[in-house]
Amino acid sequence: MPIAHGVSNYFRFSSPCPAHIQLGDMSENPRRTIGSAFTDPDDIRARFSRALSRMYRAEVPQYGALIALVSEINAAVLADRDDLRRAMHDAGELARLAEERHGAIRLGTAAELAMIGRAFAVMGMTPVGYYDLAPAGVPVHSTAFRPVETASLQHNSFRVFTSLLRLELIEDPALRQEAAETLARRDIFIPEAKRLIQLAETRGGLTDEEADAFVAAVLETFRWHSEATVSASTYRHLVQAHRLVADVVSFRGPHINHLTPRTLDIDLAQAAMPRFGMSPKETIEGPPARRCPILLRQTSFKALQEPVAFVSDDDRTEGVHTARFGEIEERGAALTPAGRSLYDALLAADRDGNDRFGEFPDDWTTLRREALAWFRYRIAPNPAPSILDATTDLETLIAEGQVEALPIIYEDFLPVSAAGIFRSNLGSEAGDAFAARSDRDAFEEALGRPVLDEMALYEAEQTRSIEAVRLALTKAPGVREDA
Ligand code: OOG
Ligand code: NI
Repeated sequence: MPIAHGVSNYFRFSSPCPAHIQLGDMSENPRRTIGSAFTDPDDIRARFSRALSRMYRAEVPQYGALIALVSEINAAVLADRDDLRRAMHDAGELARLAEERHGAIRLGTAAELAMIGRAFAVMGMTPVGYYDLAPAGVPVHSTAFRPVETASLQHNSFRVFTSLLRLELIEDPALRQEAAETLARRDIFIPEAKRLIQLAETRGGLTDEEADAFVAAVLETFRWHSEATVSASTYRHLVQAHRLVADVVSFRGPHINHLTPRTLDIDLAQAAMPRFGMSPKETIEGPPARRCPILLRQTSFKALQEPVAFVSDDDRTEGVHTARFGEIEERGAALTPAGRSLYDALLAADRDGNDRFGEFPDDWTTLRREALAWFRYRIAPNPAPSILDATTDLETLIAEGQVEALPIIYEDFLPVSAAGIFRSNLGSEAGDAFAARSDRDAFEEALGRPVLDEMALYEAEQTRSIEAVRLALTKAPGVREDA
């Protein structure tokens, strides 16, 4: 396929867009302590995400086809763009291009959320953000467990969008009761997983061998079960309440419902899905294609109908369940609160049929000067000779070629997009908004800790980088003309 005309807007820059290139060569994680008896949590996470990917590809062959599609698109884009290939190589990103960026699970109880949070902590994953999906007609609230340090994200950025069912949103009290009792009977962790989580916490880490055992044990929680724990009639009632309720309540565990690799061109990948035997969701979620990518664009192939058996004391009925799919994502710059408000306003206009996304500035300089996106500043690799120093303002330093600003990649999720992904994979009925108020307190109480504020993380990253630039200029003021 001729790639040139379809090549993503990522690559239509006069100079290559830096948004997807992380700073420096991070192929070595600087946080790794040489000689430590314990395995780096970043390594445990990398092992876990690889094991999960292997398991999911074996369970859902169509997901393997999605991986094949993505590697074909990515290879074609890279073949077309030598500058991009080199930049990604230098940033240590090529080797990790094929690794999944996220997955998702849906949990049933507070205790399950607390324990999964402890398991993710062993892998260096922290809950970031609170997402309320009820206004979009999905009876869950969610967080993203993810690495937060830049070096950890670069080592392995795998995160898990983790939702907790809001049982109180089931209207029928008898069904609500039955769902609660069904959930109370299950334990989604095998004893070995709980033992190793406890061990990691009390001893402060896991040896290499224990880390492998931990990965294998926690993987069991994410496995598919083709036998439901409820009768066919209970399942029907749960589906009537909400398809998502049926998915959470009817099984022994919170099967991983999708994984998401990174594509270098989501528009091309979306268009290629049917050729690979996949039925894509109708639209790509998130902002439209732009010169300067922002936030997150994502799409998926629709969830598959899979055979399951509904089992009760005296009955076994064969049926089908729809839950599992494959997704792809393309990330751009993280937006400041002002940028995010503008995005949300334009998105709302879009839903009302007015395409106003053209109003969102589409060049990095404007995005920076208007403080719509977060940036990481650094001394330019080959600073121009200059008499500037630490007291000069940043814009002048940039204009003079002393300092560069690179957009910080958005590492989180978008509630409206997430709801779109949920919906197209639960069957296409829209689902009315739940009137319930969001309940972050209840979520954090279930989790046993507050979730981090993603904006604070991006802001801290930007501030740190500015301080580092100032410090560098204080120590070694710009190369002077007389030097
Ligand atoms: C999660 C859907 C949200 C995303 O990428 O926004 C999500 C789910 O279906 O459980 O994964
Ligand atoms: Ni997803």
